[in-house]
Amino acid sequence: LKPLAAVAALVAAIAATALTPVEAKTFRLSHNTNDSTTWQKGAEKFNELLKEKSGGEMDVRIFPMAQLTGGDQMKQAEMVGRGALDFVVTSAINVTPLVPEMAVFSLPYLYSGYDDVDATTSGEPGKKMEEIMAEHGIVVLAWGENGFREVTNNVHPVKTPDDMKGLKMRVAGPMYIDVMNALGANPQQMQWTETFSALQQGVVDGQENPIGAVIIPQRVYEVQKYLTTWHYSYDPIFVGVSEKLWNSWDDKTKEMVRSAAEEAMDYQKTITREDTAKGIDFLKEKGMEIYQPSDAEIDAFREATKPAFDTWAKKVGPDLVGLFQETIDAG
Ligand code: X2X
Repeated sequence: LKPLAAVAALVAAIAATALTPVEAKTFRLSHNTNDSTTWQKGAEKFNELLKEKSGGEMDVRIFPMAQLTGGDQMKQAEMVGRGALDFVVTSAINVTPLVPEMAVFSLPYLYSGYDDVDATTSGEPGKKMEEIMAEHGIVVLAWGENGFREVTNNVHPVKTPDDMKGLKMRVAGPMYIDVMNALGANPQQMQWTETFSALQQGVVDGQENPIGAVIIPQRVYEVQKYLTTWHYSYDPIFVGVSEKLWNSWDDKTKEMVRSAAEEAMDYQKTITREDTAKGIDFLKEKGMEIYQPSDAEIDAFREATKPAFDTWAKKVGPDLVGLFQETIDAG
């Protein structure tokens, strides 16, 4: 009878565990675009995967439009770093006030295409940036994509650097102020959440953002006439988690959260590239006039933005810029 009793006890124990309700833990995730972008879709995918992998024990509540920081897109990273916010999905340029090295990704004309980008985010440069971010209390779980930032405006087609002269441009971060100044434009830093109405009301003439991740889902084509595919700056996004929260987890949980973020960002990157590839035709249908500069015309923009590259390469640090450039050249 003894073994039977043992089995019965075990069965009872298992039944009891099964009946104990698991305490689901909901974390807060902030991002600074609206709820139709691929940033949002990446965040939703992360939530789905986290729920699935944790057997319902963990999930995230997504707050778009930087709601948790009163619309301040630069503040999100700082809050995560302090442990005041659990997760963030944001782009590199938004982190530069806290971590100037993050500007390396977006140096004008650092990258010539997706292969260059992928070589850095999946290689040594990506790891190095993760180390630097960790020093600020942010654990980068995976890299996704905002994309190559293209310029739009309402005044005239931009074909040469001269065409940028005098245009009132909304920009997201400090490095882009210097780039716009190098081109003779008239830049001002503005929250993304305020940009649509600023364009609509003519407070600014133009802005620059990636096609698939932002321009299309946030309907920038409704308030902008001209777009030039100058690919002047690449902007990655990432899923970051507060180091405090991260350190409260065991290795198994860490592994699970990281794999959910990686799968979510792989998905996000794929749909962003698909939407970007289809984007030109879509934008033409919507009435935008698109100018696609030749390689020689791109060289003129590269040349004109060189002073801003040099200024920011110094701020970022020559070793870090060198690491990125070597990785790109090796590819
Ligand atoms: O503010 C922008 O331009 C955006 C949405 O691309 C970023 O968050 C950098």
